[in-house]
Amino acid sequence: MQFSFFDDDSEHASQPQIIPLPGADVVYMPRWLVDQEATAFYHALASSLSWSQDTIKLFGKPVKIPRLQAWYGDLTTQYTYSGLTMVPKEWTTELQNLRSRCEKTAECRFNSVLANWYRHGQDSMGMHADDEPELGVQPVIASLTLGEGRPFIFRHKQTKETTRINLEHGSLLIMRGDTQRNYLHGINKTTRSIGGRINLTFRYIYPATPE
Ligand SMILES: O=C(O)CCC(=O)C(=O)O
Ligand SMILES: [Mn+2]
Repeated sequence: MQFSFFDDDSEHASQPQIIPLPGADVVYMPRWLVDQEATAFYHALASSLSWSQDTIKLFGKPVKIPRLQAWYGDLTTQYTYSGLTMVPKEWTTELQNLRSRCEKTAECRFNSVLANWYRHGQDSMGMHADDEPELGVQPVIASLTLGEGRPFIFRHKQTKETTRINLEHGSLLIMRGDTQRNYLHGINKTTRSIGGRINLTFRYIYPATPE
């Protein structure tokens, strides 16, 4: 699989690292955005996106998720996540900009993005796979980190083998192929006193097929 290593409008190159996970296809690109630009996007997205702390049902009980979220995309896309159907908001200028740059790097189209804001170390995301039918059989997910780096945990569904990758400020992680089929991933809480992290996961949602 080919990746474009150079951003059209900048001189810097991000050195892609292939993460050696059996049965997965994961590429990590540190400094995909230079620090200054990543910081500018962090502040712009923190103040411009329509953040909310959603409630999901866990064993039938409503529970507030431990992070803020916002969902943007083409208006034809809808996404059901832990029993919560999310209707996308219209793309903002910053999200459009990042979407087209992610499309160039990953060499595929994205029609939606889930934004997650981990405000501090107690915000987290439980282990899960992005394997909902509307994402297709081998989804490509481009995941951008802005702000505080956090360890990203991969756990093989059968062997339970666990791999940690520290996702740094300005980095892009691309998951594709059988990654979602074979692995769970998530972000643990930490008691360390740390700053906020905004994560954008660009996806392609296939339109719902009539029953
Ligand atoms: O914050 C992250 O890096 C993970 C986000 C994620 O897995 C998701 O949005 O599905
Ligand atoms: Mn995920």
